[in-house]
Amino acid sequence: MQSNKNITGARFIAETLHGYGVTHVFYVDAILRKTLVDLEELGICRVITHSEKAAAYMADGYARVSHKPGVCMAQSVGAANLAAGLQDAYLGRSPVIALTGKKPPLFQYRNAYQEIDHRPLFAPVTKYSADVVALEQLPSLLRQAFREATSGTPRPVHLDLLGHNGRALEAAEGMLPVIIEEPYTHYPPVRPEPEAEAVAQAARAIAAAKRPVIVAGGGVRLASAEVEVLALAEKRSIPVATSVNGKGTILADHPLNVGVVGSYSVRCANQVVSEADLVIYIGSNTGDQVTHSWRVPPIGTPVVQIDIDPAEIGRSYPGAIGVVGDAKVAVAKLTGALETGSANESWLQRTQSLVSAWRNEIEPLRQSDAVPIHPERLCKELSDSLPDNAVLVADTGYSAIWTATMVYLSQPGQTYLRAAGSLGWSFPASLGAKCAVPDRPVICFTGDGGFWYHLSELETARRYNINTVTIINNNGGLAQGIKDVHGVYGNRPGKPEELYRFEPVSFARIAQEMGCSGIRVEQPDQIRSALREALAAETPTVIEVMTGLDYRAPDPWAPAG
Ligand SMILES: Cc1ncc(C[n+]2csc(CCOP(=O)(O)OP(=O)(O)O)c2C)c(N)n1
Repeated sequence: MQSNKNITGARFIAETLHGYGVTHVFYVDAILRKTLVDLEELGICRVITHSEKAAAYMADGYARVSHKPGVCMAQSVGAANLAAGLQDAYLGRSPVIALTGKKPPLFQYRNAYQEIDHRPLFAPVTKYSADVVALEQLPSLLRQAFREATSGTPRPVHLDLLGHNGRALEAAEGMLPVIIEEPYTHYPPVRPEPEAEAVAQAARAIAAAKRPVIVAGGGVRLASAEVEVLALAEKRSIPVATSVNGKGTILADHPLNVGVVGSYSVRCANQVVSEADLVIYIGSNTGDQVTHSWRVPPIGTPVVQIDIDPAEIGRSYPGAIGVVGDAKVAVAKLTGALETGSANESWLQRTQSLVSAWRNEIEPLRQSDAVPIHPERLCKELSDSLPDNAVLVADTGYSAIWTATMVYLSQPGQTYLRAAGSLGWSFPASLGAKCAVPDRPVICFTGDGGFWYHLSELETARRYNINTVTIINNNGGLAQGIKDVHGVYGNRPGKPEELYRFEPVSFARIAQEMGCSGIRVEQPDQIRSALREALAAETPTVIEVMTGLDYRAPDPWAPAG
């Protein structure tokens, strides 16, 4: 699609974003105000947030659920905050396009008000960062931003626009071609095929393995390859573990599902991956979290890696067999290259007995009537109430562990998104996700520590009628670190609780004060009705569930030694 006419930079940016299918921009004033006027005319929602980090997280949540780039913006002094917010998108491989303003060259190197060098801020959190200093650069660089964000491993990109609020570019006029390159309006834009010999080599390794296991990562969701992964697993009866990010690739009660593996994990998944004689990573990095610091599986275990990025092959497990390509295409080819059959009946029995042992052990906690409420019970109630097409957005730390290990996803239409590590990410990210899929129920699961970060965005949710449900696991403090805090104190006198305890606060009342609904739940048997009420509400709703600060999430299992 192309049109070539004399227009302002503002109109050009607005028409390009519109043409690429962008429906929302997330930002803090004062950036691209002229463009925002044109965006309104084109029907694009302009979401003003209360901090740049929240804007970045919203764009990230939007991008992760919609398979389209999310756009966030900040003026010059806000750029550092915006960059901080891109860290999770970078780690979570999410295509966010960040637009910032930068003062013109004459202002540089002479104490420009409100400005530091933006380049070092964006370098580690983007795969592409460019200065746009002339109107004529806008067409090619804006298109390149979409191309870079969506292709290969999707990740954030950044354009630094002339003028601290971008006005210099948006006010100028020129013959600017509005060209929309359809493939880069979404990800993946293309699906590269793996080399036939690589597929054949991986197929031989899988056919020869006696105890294979698949580890499905977030790349499976990025490539929408869930059906293909399941087909591969079922053809050879291969058990499937997932990374936290890959949760949802296989349904909870599928006989091949062994659960989430790594540091935030269920014991049975770590046991299965440790006992495997071949681990097939699909769209998963092999970093410390998914491998529990390379102990699960131990280094030396034969590995197949299916990845879009050749630089990932063998990064942590030397000698890995690499199948480089789009996960959907590569897995389908691999499945086609394999005969139907079971690797080993006794292996399947072994993995299923490990799964049952784990599930039987935790079920009493998932059913517990104890007060304060056990997070395990909260997760069971959430599992049972989760709508078939829900998007569940989890914060980091215990919120990731509780949901990864204790929430059972039973429907293929359910999506699970998790913070790549930034505490506080989930609430703004869930708002961004809801903007992208307004017809789906979006539920955020966060601790109170995580929620405090972006509490102010309740007002944003109310203002734009972004009707999400936010479950706050309210234990009045930062639970994940408690064991370690007491460990470092040892027998020394002092006030360890100062390092993790908060004043009691009612988030339900705060939500109500901000025009949202707020429900406080103190009894386990109230959770279900609270969720029902929240899911039916026509306002953003907070459910604070009063849990206990003494409750510990499962520790990861590791093989002896
Ligand atoms: C930006 C950032 N700062 C600090 C941390 C370290 N951290 C991870 S979980 C956590 C505690 C979270 O507390 P809360 O959200 O209340 O959940 P709880 O552990 O109580 O369930 C902290 C401090 C982090 N992951 N990200």
